[in-house]
Amino acid sequence: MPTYLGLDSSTQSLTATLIRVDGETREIVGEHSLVFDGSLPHFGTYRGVIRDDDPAMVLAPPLMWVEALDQLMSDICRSWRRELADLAALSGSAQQHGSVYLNSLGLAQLTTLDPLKPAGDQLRPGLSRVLSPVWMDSSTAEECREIEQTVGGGDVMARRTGARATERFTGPQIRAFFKRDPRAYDSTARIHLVSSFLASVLAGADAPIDYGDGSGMNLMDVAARAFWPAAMDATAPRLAEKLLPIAASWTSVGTLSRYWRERYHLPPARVIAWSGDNPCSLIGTGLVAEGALAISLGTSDTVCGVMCEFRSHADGIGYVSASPTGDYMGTTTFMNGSLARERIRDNYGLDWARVSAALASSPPGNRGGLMLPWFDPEITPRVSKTGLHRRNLDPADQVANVRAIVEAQMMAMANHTQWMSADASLVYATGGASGNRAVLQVMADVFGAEVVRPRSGNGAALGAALRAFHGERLAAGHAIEWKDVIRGFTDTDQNARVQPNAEATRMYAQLRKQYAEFENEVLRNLSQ
Ligand code: XUL
Repeated sequence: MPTYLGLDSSTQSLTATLIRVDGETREIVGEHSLVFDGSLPHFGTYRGVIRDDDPAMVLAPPLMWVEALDQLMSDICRSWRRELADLAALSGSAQQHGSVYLNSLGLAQLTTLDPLKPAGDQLRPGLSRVLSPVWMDSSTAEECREIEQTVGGGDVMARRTGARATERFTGPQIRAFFKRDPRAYDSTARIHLVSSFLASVLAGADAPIDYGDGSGMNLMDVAARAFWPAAMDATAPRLAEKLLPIAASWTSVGTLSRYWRERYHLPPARVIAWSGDNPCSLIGTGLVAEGALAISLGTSDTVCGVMCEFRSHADGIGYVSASPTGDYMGTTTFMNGSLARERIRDNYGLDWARVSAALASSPPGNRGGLMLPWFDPEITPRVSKTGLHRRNLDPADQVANVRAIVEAQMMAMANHTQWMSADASLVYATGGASGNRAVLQVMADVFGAEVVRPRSGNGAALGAALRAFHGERLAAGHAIEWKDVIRGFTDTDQNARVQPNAEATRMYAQLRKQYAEFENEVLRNLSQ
């Protein structure tokens, strides 16, 4: 019975989800994860990244992602040997915006990896940049201004590429690389996203960027689903030569290369183009039509929704992508997600059980106590001066501070995503903290929406596996609708449905206004 593999290369870990599909049989065979810091300590990352003295610079070693792929393949080939013998196709999901820079040697090596030596060792001399900027990097404000000016302003940029020039997006990051290290830029033969780089490593080919992840570059004309020449020219010289044309998300980029087949005795399974983690999560949560939101509580907290028509965010903080389903999708990202929740938990010496108890024992609305948890430079709203701000909140009161961070995150998400779907009555919650019912209750009350949790823990890896299935069917000449792709996989966990409390929702409607005022006041002070 054919199996399909989905891989999710996120900020902190690599996860595999294997599914089996045959007629009405649809099941998840298993999930397996590897955490970068613990499994590959020689890269010296902390939570998957390397930070510079400048808090705006956040990088990661691309070879770590390659070594992780090798290690994970070795693990899953031992645990799922029989099922992987029937592997028909695989695809992947990767943290968005990050870029990988290959010289001409690296481009050649991708196609000739020797199965007897680790891929990471072979690719090392093929990189023209040892550390890749990732989505947490916010060091490119100057480049954003320059690019916007050249293309005719932020509104023009947002209408074409789905977002104003944004610090973490790949175009401004490429421009910063070109300005900071022009020789290394010159020696770059190919620029990949994390997604297209890992697809290339698997297929032993130069795989294209798909239009789901390509939308996060400030380089793609979202409606035309192709690179926009004006943005390319404004970003860096000879950029078009260093990028492959954008491809549809279901493009088949080849089959597993000799490296993977011989090293791990895998069949010549089809490799479908990888995409970004948010586009993949949308599919993995089953959100393939407009009217609901998906909230992922991960390293970043991210709110996504399907859009049938292109609608851009007035302030350009949230952005619009071409969705891998063929529609559009909106994404709004909050930097201070799980790391901020962990900071508060650790500051008060708590564990997750005591965090839940604190939420359960405190009243919705927190007696007016508010918090702005900007430990890292925040993406939504844009904040470069980090800091924790409190109003009506005693720093010594641990229960109130626990409630304050969860309410702050939910109110910020609800307030800043009105442009995507003002009246969503259903929210799909995924990611680590979605396992906490008390957190989901605050989410339901603040959004005034029913919150459900998909049965599979990792929406991005499942989404990638489902995209592998969809891409393989199309390549075999069998058109298949998205609702038939996700059927049987994205059912929600009936024990984890959380209903909003109408009284709490009315209270939060008022508190959200106070929260927005507090946020504006602090932003004004910070800009003085
Ligand atoms: C999306 C974003 C993050 C990363 C995290 O715009 O920056 O959600 O994709 O992996």
